[in-house]
Amino acid sequence: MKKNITQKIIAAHLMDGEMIPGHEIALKIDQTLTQDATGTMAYLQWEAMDLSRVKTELSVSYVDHNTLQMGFRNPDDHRYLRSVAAKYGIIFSPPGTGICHQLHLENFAIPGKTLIGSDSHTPTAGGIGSLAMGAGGLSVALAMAGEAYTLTMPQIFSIRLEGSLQGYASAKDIILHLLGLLSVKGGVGAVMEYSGPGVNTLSVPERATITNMGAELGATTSIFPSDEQTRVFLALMGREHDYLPLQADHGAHYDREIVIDLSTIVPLAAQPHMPDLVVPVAELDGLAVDQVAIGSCTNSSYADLQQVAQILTGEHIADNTDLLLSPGSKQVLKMLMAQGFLDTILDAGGRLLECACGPCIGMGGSPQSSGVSARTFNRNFEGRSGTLDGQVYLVSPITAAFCALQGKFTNPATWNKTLSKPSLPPTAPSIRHLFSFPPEDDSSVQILRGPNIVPLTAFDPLPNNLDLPVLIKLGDNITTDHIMPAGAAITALRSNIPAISRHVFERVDQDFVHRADKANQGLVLAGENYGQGSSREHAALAPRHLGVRVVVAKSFARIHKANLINFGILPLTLANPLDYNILAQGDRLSINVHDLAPATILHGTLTNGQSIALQHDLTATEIAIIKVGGLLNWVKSKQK
Ligand code: MIC
Ligand code: SF4
Repeated sequence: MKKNITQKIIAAHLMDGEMIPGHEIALKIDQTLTQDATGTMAYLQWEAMDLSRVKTELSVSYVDHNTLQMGFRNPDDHRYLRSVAAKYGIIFSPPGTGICHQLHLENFAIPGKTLIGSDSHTPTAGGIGSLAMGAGGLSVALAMAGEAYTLTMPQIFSIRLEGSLQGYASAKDIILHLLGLLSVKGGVGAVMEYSGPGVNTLSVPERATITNMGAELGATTSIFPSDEQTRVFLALMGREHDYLPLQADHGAHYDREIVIDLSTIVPLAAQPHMPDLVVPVAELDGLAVDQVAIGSCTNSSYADLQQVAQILTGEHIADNTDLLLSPGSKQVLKMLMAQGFLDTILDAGGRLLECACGPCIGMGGSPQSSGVSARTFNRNFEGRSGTLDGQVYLVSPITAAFCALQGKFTNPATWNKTLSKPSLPPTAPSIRHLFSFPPEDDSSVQILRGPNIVPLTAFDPLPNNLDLPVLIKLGDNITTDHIMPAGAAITALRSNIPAISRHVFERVDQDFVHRADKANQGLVLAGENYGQGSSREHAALAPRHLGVRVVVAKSFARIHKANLINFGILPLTLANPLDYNILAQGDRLSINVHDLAPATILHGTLTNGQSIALQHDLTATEIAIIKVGGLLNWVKSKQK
């Protein structure tokens, strides 16, 4: 049978199931990555399972999110992560080395391999032809233990690229264009596989920008072929031996085809507060920009930053604007230094931040009150920048640099600068010596903890008879940033579930935690695409800690739904979406889950006797996991 790239990699890693869209499959996972903000929880869960060394080909623990050290919490987490890595055979990347996805692309990602990471932008490695997916920390911990990763076999969309980018259009604009076309839920249940003659025109860092932000489409992952561009990139990284050509068979089947003519793409911007509110930059002409932030795992490569430097050469940014720069890795920073580009950016008035996530997750660099911030990042959810009324626009590095120069959005037709194409540097210095590789003999390694690292408490099984108040009624596209906000203060509590739980839904409803405390148990009601965005399992774990047992929604985002199951929360959908209008906050719904089985319909009964049909697409194993109180209980029960 003719296969596309996704099918080839899945077939080579299939441990169980059939490659039929919608069916459950289990995959062997070759590589894992974690980052600190989700990693501490992943490793606490790993420890709770009493396991020895990791069984993957390669596992890396990066520290890039919580790098502000205002007090003991974050440095204690870093020390814990370093010691866990040494103990269990994991490579450790210290704070300041770079952003996990950029570092993984440069140093470890391999075409044809499977990778799961406790971060939703793990698909960045799809730019090099790796099948890379975001997952909850517990799923990553299990993959490290050698367990297969189960997921629903996705549909595979062909995104056929024709022509080549023209003028000031860049890779970021391609993915923004796709977001405008498909929306933040347009990729749910699908893999975006890139093909066509336009593919050759894009270098690996440009491809990685596109696969990175495929996460915002809700896609399972995105992937490019592995070809001459891939070989050139790997050779530059000193890893030509990792090169493996990978193409779809001629005539391979796809579930849907979308054709993009690259020559028609223009500079685009996603407006506040969703990545799919996309308009041409020309339409924003004249809008003053208070802050420009360049970096994040989407756009912090050398190829990106050298274009910024080209625009800023011999210039100074506008007085009303602040320019922040976070290079994706120390390798990128060293290459910018070697080419004199760092000087250019600093001389133009730019501020150099650490090689880390930084402002992307509200870890410093917040805009001023109601400030307009043009960012090369991937998410502009309300409040994520750390300023609740901040107005974040997502743009390419080229657009960002022109915003900084002019202090406002301007029509690209007036951008009068000749730019060379984004290029790879002539040479790339290796930074491999900056990683800590685990010792062969781990017997003397002690795991080091701090007072903010609180071991997990076990959750009880799901009772058969549930009588639950609707604790909150939410609309469509609720993100995990709404459920469990980011920002420096709250993210520092990621290793402490009792403490972080006090912040659940606080940006949406200040009274939620108080209501949940009073009710003891409850239900969350939501619209379409509930839980989109981050993979943070705290968005399931913390509500569960507060007594949330069921989420009823019109539909769910993939990773969040898996996290709900992992922590014993029952995800149900409304058989009739109009029933959403009947339910209100404060209503009580009684549901009997005794006979819950694959494809059964449950009935929720309101106090006035009205019945609401609730459906699900859970497998028998997922139901068993939820019933025993979550995946950790389930794994432990199997170990006995
Ligand atoms: C994000 O971009 O939202 C994050 C922060 O990287 C998250 C992970 C987290 O919440 O720690 C993600 O994308 O998964
Ligand atoms: Fe870090 Fe932002 Fe990328 Fe998330 S999206 S991994 S916070 S840079």
